[in-house]
Amino acid sequence: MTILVTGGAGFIGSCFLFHMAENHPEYRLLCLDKLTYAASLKTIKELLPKNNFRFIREDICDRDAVFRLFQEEHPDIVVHFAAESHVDRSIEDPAVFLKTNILGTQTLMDACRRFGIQRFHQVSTDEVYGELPLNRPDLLFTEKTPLCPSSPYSVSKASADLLVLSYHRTFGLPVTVSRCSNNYGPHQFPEKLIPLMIVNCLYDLPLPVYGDGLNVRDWIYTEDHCRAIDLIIHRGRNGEIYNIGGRQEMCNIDIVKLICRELGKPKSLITHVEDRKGHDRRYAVDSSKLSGELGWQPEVPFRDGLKRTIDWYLSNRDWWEDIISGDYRKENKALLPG
Ligand code: NAD
Ligand code: TDX
Repeated sequence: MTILVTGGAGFIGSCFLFHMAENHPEYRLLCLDKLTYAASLKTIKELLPKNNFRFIREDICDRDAVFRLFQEEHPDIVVHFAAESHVDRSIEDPAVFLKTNILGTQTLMDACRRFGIQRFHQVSTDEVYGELPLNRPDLLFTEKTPLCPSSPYSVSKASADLLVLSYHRTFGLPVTVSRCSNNYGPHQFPEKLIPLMIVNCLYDLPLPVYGDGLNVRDWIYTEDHCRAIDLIIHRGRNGEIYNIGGRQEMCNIDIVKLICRELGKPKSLITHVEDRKGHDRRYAVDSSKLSGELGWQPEVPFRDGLKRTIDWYLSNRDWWEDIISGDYRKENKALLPG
């Protein structure tokens, strides 16, 4: 079995590669990644020398490169993580989000049609459903919730999801889509809430909380997400969407306070700043379809996962200090195979 993982040098894709290498050591793993600003090749350094692993630095929008790879490797399954993933950047400059997240997905699916595939799996987000009100804790996103994305990022993901489903219906491409809540864990780029707050705490810098800080996200430890994808690509039903959620709702300000407490830093570092434009109030995911059909449950409670994450950032300063200094770009070049 050959699995092509796009975006495998990023936060969740790298966790998935390690998960697959450990749980399916007989599989051949291919990682196709452009190495954008969001990728550090150091994250997957241990996989690079393995015989059944290949890293390919290419852009998923490059049709010739993608088709060449399919011709050489004939992957059985594609697990598609590669994307521009940061909401704030999509508000600053939407164009690359639409290109990578929509057209890049199309390029991959066209290659799947041309060369054949057992399964194309689209890794998507709960953000495609839009927001839930804070005063209705009974409401959760189900797979039937209408799409109502708010940001250019979530619009690009919703568009890609619809395109994937259209290739299933129109061309019979075997696909699945998963929509997951907010991930946290090791190797997350320090622009996202949790790693940014950890790093700023360690430098005694202000902790910028958008607006009133009462926005709620449903948090999931990365490894729990990756176990769910492993189940879906093997046993999920063709053409289906599966929600994946941690069932651990937290508001931003409480998370930032927890991080301060764990690191022994004063809450006076917390600084309320201008709110994100179009900021979604609350996300919460109903994963009962996935639990019922495939027996998946999240295993890492938020407090444990947050502690593990903080410990990881404390013991791996070189990983994020190289990102902050910009040295990781040089290291990416040095680590590139060939
Ligand atoms: P990330 O930004 O950490 O990693 C993205 C990876 O994709 C990087 O390695 C980058 O180099 C690569 N990439 C970007 N553009 C590319 C291109 N044109 N060609 C090839 N590679 C390219 O993102 P992440 O947080 O790991 O998210 C991975 C996927 O999971 C995304 O599709 C995202 O929408 C989805 N998702 C993320 C979360 C979350 O909380 N982070 C939650 C639900 C879904
Ligand atoms: O400095 C900050 N201050 C702040 O208050 C940052 C970076 C974020 N926030 C808030 C905004 C959100 O309410 O924290 C919350 C989480 O923000 P992000 O970490 O940027 O995540 P979010 O916007 O929720 O999107 C994430 O989860 C869904 C991922 O980045 C997406 O890729 C994924 O699809």
